[in-house]
Amino acid sequence: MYIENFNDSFYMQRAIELAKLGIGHTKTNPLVGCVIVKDERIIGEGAHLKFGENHAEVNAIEDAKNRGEDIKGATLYVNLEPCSHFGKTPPCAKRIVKEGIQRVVIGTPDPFEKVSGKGIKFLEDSGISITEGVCLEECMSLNERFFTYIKKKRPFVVFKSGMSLDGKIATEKGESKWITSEFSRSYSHELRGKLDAIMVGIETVLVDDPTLNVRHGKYRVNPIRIITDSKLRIPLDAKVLSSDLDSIAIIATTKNFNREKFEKLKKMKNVEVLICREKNNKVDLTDLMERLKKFNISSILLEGGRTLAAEMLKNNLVDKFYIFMAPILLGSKGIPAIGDLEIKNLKGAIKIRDMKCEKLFDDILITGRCD
Ligand code: AOF
Ligand code: ZN
Repeated sequence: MYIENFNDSFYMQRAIELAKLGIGHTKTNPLVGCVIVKDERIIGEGAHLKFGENHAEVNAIEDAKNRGEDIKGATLYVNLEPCSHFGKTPPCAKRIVKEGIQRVVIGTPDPFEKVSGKGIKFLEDSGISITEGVCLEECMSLNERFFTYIKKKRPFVVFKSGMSLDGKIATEKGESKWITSEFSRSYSHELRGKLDAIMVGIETVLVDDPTLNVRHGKYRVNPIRIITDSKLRIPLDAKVLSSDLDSIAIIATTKNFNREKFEKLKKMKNVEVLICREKNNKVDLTDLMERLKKFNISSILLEGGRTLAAEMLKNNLVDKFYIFMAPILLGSKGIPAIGDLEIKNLKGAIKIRDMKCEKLFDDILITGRCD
């Protein structure tokens, strides 16, 4: 068992910081940072900055070389097991051995089947000393998106909602601006820039006409917009179809679509229409998740509305939630955040684990997992 060592944790924390430089750019790849240390001095740093480009270890090795440092005998810190396969880039484990690195400190194993334990075995077989599990919890949480994507073979789905203390997102007449505070809204907005895609149901588009772009926060990559719309009711001038955003809009529909609208949408720039299987007159969401694979989407922010949220939950397609709760009550006529889950008894309730609570000025943020 690994006993936490202060120096190891310190350098791993730095690797985690570097890994975050890739947020919004690594698509289906993990966030990975790497630090090379010799004689208690950092001699090289790197991160996996963009999908398809160098892995973190290679960037750190190159950095050390550019600084004129001698890597032989150094220790390498990386939050994810070094890869052992030829993918878009050559195997990092091989490069580590070639450079004469003596010790490798790893946060988490890589569940990707082409790597999964083989990177560590290759290093060990080459005589490199390995320490695993350093800052394990933080390294797991850094790549929760990647781990879910690999293990479940579908995107990591985060449900986000701002509601009153009694779970309502609007008054009876649909007035919803604003329930939560400005601070909560900009905090939740930041999530958009961190995830690959943002998903809403057609009702939300018809009622709110949202743009679904990133306007605040430090991550400024616009997510792919996904709209479930079984009959193609979407207006052609909906803001969500705006072509001046640098990402595409995907409309998930069924064979019951409006043919004329389909032809028009097909001609629009940055718009893709996916014809999915149908389930109870709606888009079969499990099928949609499957079809999204070709767009390299590893994470989705589910923003509304209540029917789509309920369908996603019923199909076990939600992994994590962020609930922003405001100190107001709207009563039983208010519109609930989540639609009918068809739960008949308590035993059938959806169970939440790892629930955490944080105060955001007057509001509270509750996070949890339902996988
Ligand atoms: C590492 N270091 O920085 C990253 C790793 O298609 P490729 O070649 O980019 O390989 C992608 C896979 O490599 C990805 O699924 C994950 O298993 C691993 N990512 N490994 O040693 C890195 N980004
Ligand atoms: Zn690699």
